[in-house]
Amino acid sequence: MRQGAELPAAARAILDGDRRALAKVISQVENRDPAAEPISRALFPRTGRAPVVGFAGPLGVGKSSLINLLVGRLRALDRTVGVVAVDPSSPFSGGSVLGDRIRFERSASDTGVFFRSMASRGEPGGVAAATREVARLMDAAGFDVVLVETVGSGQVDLAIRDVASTSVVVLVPHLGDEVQTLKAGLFEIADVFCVNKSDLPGADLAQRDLRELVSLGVSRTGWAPTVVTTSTQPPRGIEELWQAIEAHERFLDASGQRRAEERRRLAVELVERAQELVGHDLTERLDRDPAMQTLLDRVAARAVDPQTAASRLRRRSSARR
Ligand SMILES: Nc1nc2c(ncn2[C@@H]2O[C@H](COP(=O)(O)OP(=O)(O)OP(=O)(O)O)[C@@H](O)[C@H]2O)c(=O)[nH]1
Ligand SMILES: [Mg+2]
Repeated sequence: MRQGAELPAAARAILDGDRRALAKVISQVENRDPAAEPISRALFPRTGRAPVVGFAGPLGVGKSSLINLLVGRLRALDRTVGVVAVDPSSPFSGGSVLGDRIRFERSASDTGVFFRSMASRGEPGGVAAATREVARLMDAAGFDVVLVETVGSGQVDLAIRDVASTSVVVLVPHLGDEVQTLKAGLFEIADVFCVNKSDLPGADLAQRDLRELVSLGVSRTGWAPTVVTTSTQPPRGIEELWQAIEAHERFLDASGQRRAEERRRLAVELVERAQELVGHDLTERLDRDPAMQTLLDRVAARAVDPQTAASRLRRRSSARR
């Protein structure tokens, strides 16, 4: 039986490929409008199908340029693509920025591509949650592949692992600083390393350094991260980049890791969401409950330490349920 009849109108419109409906619900998600909740809920069973490929890496390494070329490549293969860019300076935000930096050659009438940029305001966790939700909406809308670009800040970069099925870490030649970043955690999340700007000197050396680093590490899932070299000016290595991404996607299926990783990501999401709910709840109780106000007074008077008070707050909160 087709479930269409019970779906909210906006959810049905998204499933039917209505791009305006998609754009509207994405905005609601971005603004944390509760109106998006029933739609996300209704669409959830229709998601989990499209590969979500995340692009992380320091500022200005060419993430947007690479995504732009990959979109072209995927369209040539007749694959439809949704793109989420979490970056205030992203060319995907359109307008003048786009003209200055990266030009899109595809016509605006191509309904096989959907670009959406999101402001990176708020906490990194919130950005990751919204990105995950938007990627899911694009998946439900039927896009074959979803590409996600993150801002070049450490924390959000790491969160991509909890959103994407394949994470690409983009770097540039002269890895001095970047190697430090790797040590700080990027190395853990990379399924594919992409050394971009290979038109600049030092790309071969950078690739060799990375290969050496990769060979030293033991990956969590049994996948040895691939190292590819690309340039967007002129385009070079884009096909290899896509093949590396696809190889990792195939590995996920062949090894059974896709399910395990999906489960891990959902566990992270569940805990994040529960933390948010519990946090709201506790804040409210602390505000309203006179006994809790007294407890807070005692903390302020240094009679009770915050850790002890926190466990009392939590106990009282769960006792009342
Ligand atoms: N020489 C050279 N320049 C490149 C290459 N790819 C991108 N650039 C330039 O690098 C700059 C940054 O490119 P973007 O694609 O905006 O990089 P980004 O990683 O998305 O940047 P942020 O989103 O701001 O972190 C632009 O001026 C690009 O033209 C490349 O392969 N070679
Ligand atoms: Mg960018």
